[in-house]
Amino acid sequence: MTFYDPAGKVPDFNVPQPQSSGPPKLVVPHAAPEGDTDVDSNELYGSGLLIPGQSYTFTFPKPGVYSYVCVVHAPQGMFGTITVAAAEQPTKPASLPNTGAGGSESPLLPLLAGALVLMLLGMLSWRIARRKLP
Ligand SMILES: [Cu+2]
Repeated sequence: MTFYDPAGKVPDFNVPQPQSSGPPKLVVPHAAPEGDTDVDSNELYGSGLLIPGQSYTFTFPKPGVYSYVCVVHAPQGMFGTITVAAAEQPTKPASLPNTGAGGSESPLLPLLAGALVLMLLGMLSWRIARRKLP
C-alpha cells in the first residue's frame, strides 16, 4: 500500500537504479522507513511489499483523506482512500442541578457514623439499664 497524490500519477512498482557495476538494482520506492510516521495526505509513502502473513501498522499523525494504491495491482484498480477524523475531545458529563445538599464525599460516611453513634448509645443505655436491675 502506497499513499499517493490522486492528482498525480500512480507511483511505480519499482524503479531501476543503476549501480557502479552489474545490473541495475530494482528499488521499491516510497517504502516507509522503520518507525517513520511523518506523512502528508499527498506525500508518497508506503508499507513496502507485504507477503501473506505480514502486517503493517501506521498511525496517522493528523486528520485528512489519504489516497492509497497497491502499486502491484494498480492496473487492476486496487485503489482506496482512508479518512482520518479528528480525535473527539472527552466531553464533560452534563452536570446535575445543584440542590445545595451533599458534596463530593460519599453519602455512606455520614450514615455509617450515625449508625455507630446509635450503636454506642444503645450499648450505653443497655448497660445503664442493667445497673439499675437488682
Ligand atoms: Cu495488491
